[in-house]
Amino acid sequence: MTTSRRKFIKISALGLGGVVASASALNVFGKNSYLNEIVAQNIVKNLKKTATYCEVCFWKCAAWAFTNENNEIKKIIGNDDDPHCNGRLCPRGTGGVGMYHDEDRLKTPLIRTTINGEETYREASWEEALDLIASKFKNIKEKYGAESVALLKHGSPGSHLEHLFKAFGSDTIAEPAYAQCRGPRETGFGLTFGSWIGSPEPTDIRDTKCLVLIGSHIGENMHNSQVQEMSDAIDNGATIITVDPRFSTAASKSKHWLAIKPATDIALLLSWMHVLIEEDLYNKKYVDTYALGFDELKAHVKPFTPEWAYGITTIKPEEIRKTARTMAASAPSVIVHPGRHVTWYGDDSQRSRAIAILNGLLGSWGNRGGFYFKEKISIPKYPHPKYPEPKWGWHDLGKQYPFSEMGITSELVKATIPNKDNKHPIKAWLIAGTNLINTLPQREKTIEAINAVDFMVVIDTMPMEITGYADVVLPECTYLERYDGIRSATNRTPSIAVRVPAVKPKYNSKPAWWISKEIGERLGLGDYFNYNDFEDVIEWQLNKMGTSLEEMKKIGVKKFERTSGPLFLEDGQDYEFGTLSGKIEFYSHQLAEKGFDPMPVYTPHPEPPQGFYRLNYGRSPMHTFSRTINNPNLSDLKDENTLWVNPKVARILDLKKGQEVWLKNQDDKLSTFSIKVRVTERIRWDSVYMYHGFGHNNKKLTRAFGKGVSDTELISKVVIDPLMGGTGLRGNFVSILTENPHKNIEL
Ligand SMILES: Nc1nc2c(c(=O)[nH]1)N[C@H]1C(S)=C(S)[C@@H](COP(=O)(O)OP(=O)(O)OC[C@H]3O[C@@H](n4cnc5c(=O)[nH]c(N)nc54)[C@H](O)[C@@H]3O)O[C@H]1N2
Ligand SMILES: Nc1nc2c(c(=O)[nH]1)N[C@H]1C(S)=C(S)[C@@H](COP(=O)(O)OP(=O)(O)OC[C@H]3O[C@@H](n4cnc5c(=O)[nH]c(N)nc54)[C@H](O)[C@@H]3O)O[C@H]1N2
Ligand code: SF4
Ligand SMILES: [Mo]
Repeated sequence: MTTSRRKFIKISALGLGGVVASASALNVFGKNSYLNEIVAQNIVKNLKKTATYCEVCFWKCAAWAFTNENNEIKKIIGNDDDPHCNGRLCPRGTGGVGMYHDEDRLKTPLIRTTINGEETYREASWEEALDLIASKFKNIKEKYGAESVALLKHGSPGSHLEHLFKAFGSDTIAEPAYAQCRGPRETGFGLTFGSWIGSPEPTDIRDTKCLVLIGSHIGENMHNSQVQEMSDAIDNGATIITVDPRFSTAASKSKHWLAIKPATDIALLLSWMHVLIEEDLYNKKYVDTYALGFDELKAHVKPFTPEWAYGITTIKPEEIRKTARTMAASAPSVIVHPGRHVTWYGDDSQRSRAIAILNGLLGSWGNRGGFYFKEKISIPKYPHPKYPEPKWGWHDLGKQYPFSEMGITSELVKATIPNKDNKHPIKAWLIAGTNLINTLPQREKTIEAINAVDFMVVIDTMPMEITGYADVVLPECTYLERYDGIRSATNRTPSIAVRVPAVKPKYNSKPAWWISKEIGERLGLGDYFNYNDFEDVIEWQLNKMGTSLEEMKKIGVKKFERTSGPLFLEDGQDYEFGTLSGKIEFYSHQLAEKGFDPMPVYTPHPEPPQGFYRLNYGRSPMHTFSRTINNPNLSDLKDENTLWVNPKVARILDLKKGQEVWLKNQDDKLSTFSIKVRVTERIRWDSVYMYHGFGHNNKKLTRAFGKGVSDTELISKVVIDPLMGGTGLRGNFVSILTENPHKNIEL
């Protein structure tokens, strides 16, 4: 590893003050997540309402922010007309106002400096910080080309910075929401149906008769409208089948909980296909009309009997048969859900292919109660000069993964670590809205890359871990204090939503659109930012779409007619899928040509050695990743994670409920902090489970610091998906320590 020239700055910046106390809006209304409408209506009656959409997670529910006469935000409530939320925010969205109130927020630009031999930050003016960024970017561009400046991003700020980067001449862009999240499912479904799943998923859950969840825990993952639809579907008698080594909330609502042995899902999927085909239960008419490669598939799955799968998955053959028959009886109103965070074991695109093919056999794609044909409205592009053509970009960095379709964060990290054979070295990073330290696996590599860059800027709202490594930190104001791009997402019917500032930016924070424009102008790219205010851009776009900002401020959400045709296939309709053949590809020639398995196969994955347990992790219903742990409202609801341990394991290791333990993984990586034991039958004996996002180690996060354990710091091993470069994260094993391994070490 290179010597650490960029020391992580944990201490407070010099001269930072101005702590502001805030009332917690959640406490005003009680800790009720979906709020009591009557109370809400009465309290908000005399308040001003501003249209916005939530930024606490990517679902981006449209909402109203209510402010009183003193310009204090009192409440955020979902917009009734919004298909993402139907008027109801999830607990995180309701608590979103805590992001605005959080007194630990970044307050002013910071520049790294050394005082008395100690690295720290000093406060800077925007002028100075932006000048410094522009001059560094210019120098690096002259020396190495604009392409060597990389953008790592997530969420709304990303699109503003992406525009800046493209204008500057860099397409070296990536986000962890691809190679650490949903990338493999887009590849798997893309190869099979010729269509990405995208977000929100086009699942017709409300009309389904059978919903199959494979390691997707809707209910804990708060995909707002999906949670609502799932609840309706259950009321309407739909069968839920959950495949999860953990008894999740979804499992508790399921008729069938298949407590699968981790890492064996492909075996189950193949065996389900075997049953559907051997028992003649698949949707013959649909398959004959739309699919290609059925005969190959039939021959391929012939050996994969439920008895074969039982030996691998530990799921009893009769359970496999029964659940396959239930799916078939519900078809085509059945959804084998594609999941979302699918970077598990490195063969994830192939597992997603298996899920896609299973849906194909059932005929669910394009049928009511299955998957609908999504539609979204495209937002007119605000005029600007053509972007220059970069000489290289994310595409070249991910070249060895032929089915990657977005930048691969881990490849950007690799290209940043000095290596004489690297044809495309990265020299600077701009990071906006992603806490890479808690998000990317193999933290040592991330830090090695950070140490190697010549210059690093972080734009964030909070002093997250990643900010401690930056040369310049820029405070973005929260979503409640800014305009942002018009939200247009796929849905049954297209809709748009606007985000208008409910209050002025607190402290000395600024929106990302402004930051991008200011940097752009300093780089001589003013023509790309030909407006005074982002409001002008939105107004121009809305006018082109036949509405106006004035109208949108009143309604928040506008729905449009569908223009792409019906939601579902007509009976026997001629339909061309987006694949090369125009058919649903059970057998993929594209995969075969590139030397990959044309149909999914099961390969065993390593198992925990003696004394180790598989590290399983997932979503905390009250939090979004690491971003909300310090939020005063949400930390109030849940401030630390626990380690789920099976009673059998607790007995062997003599662990008691609430006992503090530390974790050590297969590569001797230790957890920084301790975690309390939760003894529960809800997790298999071969695994332990924790919520992702906790274990913050930046002391500036006063509520989150030291609370619980970070799963990320124990994920030192990844298995890369050879199709698209995703990093499989679930092959790490931990042992449980009852003694503090850090004794005498100050953290
Ligand atoms: N170990 C482990 N790693 C994972 C996962 C896991 O479950 N376990 N999940 C993976 C998945 S599915 C994903 S999608 C990724 C997500 O990874 P990230 O996108 O990195 O997720 P967050 O923790 O939400 O980080 C968001 C950052 O944005 C900041 N932020 C919040 N709002 C704003 C804003 O309005 N403006 C700006 N500028 N910044 C803002 C937050 O303070 C935080 O620093 O992580 C992946 N990595
Ligand atoms: N509240 C909340 N909701 C969120 C988020 C959040 O941070 N908080 N993040 C959002 C984002 S970006 C994403 S990508 C989604 C992710 O949501 P999901 O796609 O649902 O993904 P995870 O949270 O990773 O799912 C974890 C589940 O997979 C199970 N599992 C682990 N190993 C295996 C295995 O080998 N086989 C099977 N079948 N199951 C296994 C775990 O036990 C756990 O129940 O959630 C979104 N929604
Ligand atoms: S699901 Fe919850 S956190 Fe996500 S956008 Fe909607 S209200 Fe906000
Ligand atoms: Mo994700």
